[in-house]
Amino acid sequence: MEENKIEHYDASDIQVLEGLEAVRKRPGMYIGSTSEKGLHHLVWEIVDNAIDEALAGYCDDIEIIINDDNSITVKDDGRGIPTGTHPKTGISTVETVYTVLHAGGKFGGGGYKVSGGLHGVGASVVNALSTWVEVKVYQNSKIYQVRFENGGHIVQPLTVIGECSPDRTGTTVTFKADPEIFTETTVYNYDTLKTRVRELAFLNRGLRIILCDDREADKKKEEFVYEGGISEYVAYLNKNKTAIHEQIIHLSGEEKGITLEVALQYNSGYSSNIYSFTNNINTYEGGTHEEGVRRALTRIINSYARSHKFLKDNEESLTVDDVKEGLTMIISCKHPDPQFEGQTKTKLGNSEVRKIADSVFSEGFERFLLENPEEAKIVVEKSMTAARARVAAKKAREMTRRKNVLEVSSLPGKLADCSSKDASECEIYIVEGDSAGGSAKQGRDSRTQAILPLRGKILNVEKARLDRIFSNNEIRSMITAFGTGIGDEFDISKLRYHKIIIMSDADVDGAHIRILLLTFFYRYFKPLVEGGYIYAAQPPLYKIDYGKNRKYLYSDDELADYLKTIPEGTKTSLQRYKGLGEMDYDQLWETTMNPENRTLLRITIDDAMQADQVLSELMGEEVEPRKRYIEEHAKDVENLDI
Ligand code: 28F
Repeated sequence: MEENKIEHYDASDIQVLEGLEAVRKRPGMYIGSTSEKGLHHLVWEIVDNAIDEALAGYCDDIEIIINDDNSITVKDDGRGIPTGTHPKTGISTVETVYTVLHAGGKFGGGGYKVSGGLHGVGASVVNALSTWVEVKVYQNSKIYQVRFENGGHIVQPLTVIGECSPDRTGTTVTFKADPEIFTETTVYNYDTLKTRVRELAFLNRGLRIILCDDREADKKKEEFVYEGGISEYVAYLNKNKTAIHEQIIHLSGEEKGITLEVALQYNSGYSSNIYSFTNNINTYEGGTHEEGVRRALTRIINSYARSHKFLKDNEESLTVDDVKEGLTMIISCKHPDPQFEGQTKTKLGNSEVRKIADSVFSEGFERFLLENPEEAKIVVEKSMTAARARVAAKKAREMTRRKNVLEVSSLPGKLADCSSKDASECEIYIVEGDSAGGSAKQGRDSRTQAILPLRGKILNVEKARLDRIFSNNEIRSMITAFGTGIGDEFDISKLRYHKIIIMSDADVDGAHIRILLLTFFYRYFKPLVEGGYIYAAQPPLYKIDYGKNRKYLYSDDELADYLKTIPEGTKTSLQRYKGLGEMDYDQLWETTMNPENRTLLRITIDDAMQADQVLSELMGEEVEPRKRYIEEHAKDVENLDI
């Protein structure tokens, strides 16, 4: 195609280029990071514009394709970005949306973007961070196309490239992320896209989103559409649990232009799965919508329990923890001007929402309880059983608290503490098995490294209530060793180690221990996971000796690459480590504990959440999902050494 650069730059061109240049200079300011997470944010920026078109009522289908070269195509059947001249810029609206920063605000001042990937920084950021972008608009029975290259320069201005039927309208965008910006990777992860696509389909009832992977190795195509919206989301989250009432409770309302929609269902488990969203953004850190709903839930259940004589006047009221037990709930708030706060900007801060959420929820939930006395009885009784267990746990916890750290070491699996008292430099290794525990104690740096050996599997917290959890020795010694307390007494300032390192074997058992520990931390020490205090040690898989060289290798790929560097015919001896216990203490120190050359994997909230989901599938009451999960994943296990 003939290169026709823009010959002259007028003021608006310069403003455009400066805008996109600024994005390329500090991409992290616009998409959070240029890691794999940032790479996937580009997709959500484009998809959000299509979803806004769906929310406006003009688009029913969205298609997302990972092309063979890892470029991404997103299609919608909306009205098509306007191809007429934009009043302010003198170029077409579609060129404006893709070259002027923040021009993506769909309806200018009047309307508002209700969805927002990274809070709606707009398609122009994607353009700035791509080696090329091609936009096709189907409108007025014509197909228009504009092409940008090298961070947003128009190389082919908007031109008509064909005809289409008059009832065919929509926008198709294809972009290729710039490897100079995304230096970590420009390869998309299908499952990452799938998780968010499914969530978006749940959050936008009736919207159909098709996800395709067109890359040679793993071609696949899946469709997501949920007429039941967030009620189906609750059913999906409860699929491996035992619901204690048939009907999924759904309520919604609107006040002052703010809408709140809630779906909930109780299951027989003890943990609560509450996820909240604002304009489709996952508010992981909660906020005023969640606070309002939680306050209303507690108040309504208490007043129902008292007025129907479940709760005697002299009995203490149910707490929010009691009414949350076994609760799966989705809260979706739509707000014209959301204020996001918190460490990762995923906490809703608008104070007016608290009262609106409270009144919308309490009105709907109270009506449900009055109209469904059977369900009401089940819910109240579950909360009251939880209250009794809480009181029992408090007693059990008293025992834990009375044992100071030294006494804990008298418990089985004793804690070998470190001498430093400066938590910021201290680490605690949670080690699977006594023999590895022994080697770790011998090999460690006793000034800053504490060792807590665990005997065999820890309790599966998926099926255990708080009082049983407290009576489990392994769990009690961790709670006491960490020093923070647990649940509503948790105080992170009392944390005795700023690194909590899970060290388990590289085999299936070790993976199981890791999942159980991650689930325990996710459920009862979530701030430690969110704060990045939890790590997994990476022991070597292989030791290879040839001549006087010794090398430790941490994966099959690393071994394969290393073997290529050894001259043919050299005599080598290769050992595959089955477990930590096979290493003597100085090898364990050298390869896995010495801060100079160890590799630690920092656990993120997503890892822990994934573990929690996997655990519910693997360890929940239902047998079926466990069978399905193992069948589905058995092929992934290379060498299952039974
Ligand atoms: C694959 C990605 O980006 N779809 C979009 C529209 C439709 C309109 C629009 C978009 C800028 C300031 C209005 C059409 N007709 N999919 C998409 N579909 N943007 S982005 O307008 C953006 C203008 O104000 C649209 C009438 N009104 C709006």
